[in-house]
Amino acid sequence: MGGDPLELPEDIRDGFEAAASILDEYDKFRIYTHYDADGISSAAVLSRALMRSQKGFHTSFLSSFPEKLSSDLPLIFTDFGNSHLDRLNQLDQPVIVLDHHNTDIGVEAGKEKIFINPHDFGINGAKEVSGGTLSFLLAIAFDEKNWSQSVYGLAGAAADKQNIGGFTGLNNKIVEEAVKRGKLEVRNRLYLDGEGIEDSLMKACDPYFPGISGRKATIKKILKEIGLDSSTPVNEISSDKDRELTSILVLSLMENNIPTHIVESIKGKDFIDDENGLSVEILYKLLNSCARVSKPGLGLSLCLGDPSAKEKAEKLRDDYREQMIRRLRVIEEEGIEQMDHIQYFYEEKRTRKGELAGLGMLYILSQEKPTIGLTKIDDRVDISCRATKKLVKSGIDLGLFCREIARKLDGSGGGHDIAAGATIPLNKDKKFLELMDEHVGKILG
Ligand SMILES: [Mn+2]
Repeated sequence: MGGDPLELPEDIRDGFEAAASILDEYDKFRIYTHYDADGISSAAVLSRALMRSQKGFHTSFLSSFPEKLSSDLPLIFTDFGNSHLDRLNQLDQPVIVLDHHNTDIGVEAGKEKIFINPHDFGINGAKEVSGGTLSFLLAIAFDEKNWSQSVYGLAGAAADKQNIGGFTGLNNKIVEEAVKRGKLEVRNRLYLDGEGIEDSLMKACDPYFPGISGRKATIKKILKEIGLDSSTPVNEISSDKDRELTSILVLSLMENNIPTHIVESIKGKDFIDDENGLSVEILYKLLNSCARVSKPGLGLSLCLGDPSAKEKAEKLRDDYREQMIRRLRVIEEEGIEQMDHIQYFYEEKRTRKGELAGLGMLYILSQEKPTIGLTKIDDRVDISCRATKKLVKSGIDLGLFCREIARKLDGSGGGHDIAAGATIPLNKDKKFLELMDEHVGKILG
């Protein structure tokens, strides 16, 4: 395999070689993968690799470990499985597990059992390699021709937020080698996409530009001033005009006191597959759109080259962006409720409030207070909390606060320091907000 340029630790390379010989030896496989975008990306890479070699496979997308496993085919688990190695080790058939989640396993793999967890080899699975890129490493160990699948693997890594500030570690080595082999082309671009620049700005919700996103008249005016035709594709904007447009967009964020590292993240490298024009940025957002509405199969079909699947995924992405833009504009124009140390809003749709709180926190709202989104559902209130890196640095730990407060209110909660959530009984939402305000206040003073 192209192992050397990737500088893989020898023992993990042995693992991929052993897994590749299982792919060689058998003709049909059962793939179980996580139902999120990285899981789709993992399945895409392996499906494409197996199809090229005329091998059969059957794929299932799962949110939790299956109750019943296929009884005879070799099993491949991607982007999950690490918590169940004991059970998998006892099966008769070959099992390959490619999972980057850090689970302390300590299971010695038995005959024809290959468990590849990057953390076991000193590789940071949270930042440097994902289910998609692990699957890609297996694909190239199986057949070097699979270097052409790199865009699919890297889309998974990007979906797992491993491209924030640029790919690092193993992901980055894959990028560099794929570029060297002529499989990917690097382009520096604004992270916008749509039919043309006007459409892209109309739908720009991540990044979101205060005062600009979703406002047709303003966008037309800006484009006219710069002398840009509204239908110009984003990647065909000349570098002069790109610079002018970028500075206007940057200004809209600076005026809202958005921190520099966020402002800088509106533009960056994208990696384009020369064969089909798909890019890592565009592909991972399409896969996220499919996963968001529980249609991972659609994402897989799109990766397998089905043009109608691509159109459907684009439609899902655009519908979602329109919804988000509508809500973000309201948040921007009307503001949200303020307490001394937190800010909050109520949202009707449960699945959107976390993302709204996240995008609001990033691009619109006061950076000095954590943002809380609440949704009432039946007999409970679902809550999402988002902070900034700076708030976390000053000692805010939303995961801990959510756990403690929810427990006090007969609910449950937890998560990360910067993003967390809770579910509490109905009518305890005001109390939750008071306690959260108090917790945050104790830290920020
Ligand atoms: Mn993953």
